[in-house]
Amino acid sequence: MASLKEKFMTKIGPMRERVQKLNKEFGNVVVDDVNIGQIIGGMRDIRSMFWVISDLDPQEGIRFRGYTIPDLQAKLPKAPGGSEPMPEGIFYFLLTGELPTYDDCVSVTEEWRKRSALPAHLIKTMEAVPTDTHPMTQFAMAILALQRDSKFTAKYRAGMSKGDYWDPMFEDVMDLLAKLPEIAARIYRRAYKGGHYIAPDPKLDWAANQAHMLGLDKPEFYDLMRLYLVIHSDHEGGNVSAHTCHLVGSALSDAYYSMSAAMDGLAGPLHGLANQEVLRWIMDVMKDLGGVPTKEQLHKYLWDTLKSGKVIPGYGHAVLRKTDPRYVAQREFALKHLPNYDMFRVVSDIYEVAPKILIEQGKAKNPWPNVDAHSGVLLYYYGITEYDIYTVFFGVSRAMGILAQLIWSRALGLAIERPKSVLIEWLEEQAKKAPAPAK
Ligand code: CMX
Repeated sequence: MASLKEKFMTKIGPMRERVQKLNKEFGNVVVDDVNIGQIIGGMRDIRSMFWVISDLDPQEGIRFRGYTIPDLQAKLPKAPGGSEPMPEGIFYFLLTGELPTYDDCVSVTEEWRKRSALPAHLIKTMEAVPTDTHPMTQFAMAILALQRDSKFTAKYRAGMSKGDYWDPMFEDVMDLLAKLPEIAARIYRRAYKGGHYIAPDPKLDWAANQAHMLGLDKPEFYDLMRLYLVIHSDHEGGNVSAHTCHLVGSALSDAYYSMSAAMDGLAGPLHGLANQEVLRWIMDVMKDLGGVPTKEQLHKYLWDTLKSGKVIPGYGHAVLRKTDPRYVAQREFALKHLPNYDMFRVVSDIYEVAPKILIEQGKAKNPWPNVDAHSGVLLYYYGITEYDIYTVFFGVSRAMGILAQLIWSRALGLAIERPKSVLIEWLEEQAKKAPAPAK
């Protein structure tokens, strides 16, 4: 059986050829127009990034190398006794484009286990941070602290040809992914469990080990972790965390710099932090309204949230225009394992009430829930009630997608990113030249 690295190597040549041919022969083909609204409005929908591993359709949601989430739930290998796909499988699949066998997944688990030990300098750094520092700050700092050991940076400094960049990048990515679950668990146990750490169990797969090190050894929770870590792994390239990783990496910054920066973006409340905001907001709802609210009470509460100038967390999306399939996958998990849980009932009731209100308000282009509307309630049910940690798990998962792409970006020799910014005078000049808008 070929190792993941050997398998990946066989994919590089053909892909390089496709990209080079396109660039050389069709580099001048125009594929998109850009208007002033897009330039001012966050570059929305401009097709200007090349991403190998996933694609987001506004109506259908994410496809990982052509496969939907239900496809992957059916096709990716499961751990013994588990019913959700192993994250090792999605990483293998994103990187190579080939569905792995169970043995392929086990070899990734084993590879990550071998690389998982946290160096003493990292532990020292992590122990020096005040425990009330937000977990995402601690997460980004821990990743950055590992940069000292980057193989890519060491090789670059020693002198390396461009065609070989992908190799030490692959090594850094594997080293980093191997360590993320223990880093996340240490942040959690230090902040909320008195610093009583739980050692990894070498017999467990990557996601089950994440659950184990958090202190939650329950097969059902192992499965939730597997599902969670698979579905958050990638959402094409333009979202803040993915784009940040790609942008920083394009300067040939190594995987640690790129990933740490990406986590700073994921920590924003309009992006990954929305998962903790959802939980915080639901708890406020239940506290203010004395338990599970009626739909009428929810209706008023949602309007009050909007009228106070806040967003409804977990709703809306820059690209999606329907219910996020990642929300649906989590809802199905909840229906199977915790159908009568009060907080899940609230989440379900919000799903019935919020879209109508957002449509009535008429601002949000997408009134439907995104991934973050559901993830917190599942973690809370199994005992992770300290919601400030939630975005860290999102980060552990997101690492697989954006770092798989980072390896590809170096394998394909993608250029440093440098879009052209423009001044208001230039925009006004363009506006003057345009035909008068129809009345
Ligand atoms: N509640 C209230 N207003 C919302 C809204 C929501 N959930 N979603 C969008 N809007 C508002 C926007 O704030 C914007 O208002 P202004 O015109 O006053 O600026 C207007 O509707 C138009 O926004 P849009 O084009 O529909 O959405 P954007 O692409 O600008 O933003 C997003 C997308 C996700 C930031 C936005 O929907 C939002 O703030 N949602 C709540 C936060 C959230 O759940 N984020 C997580 C997204 C998933 C992820 O990345 O993890």
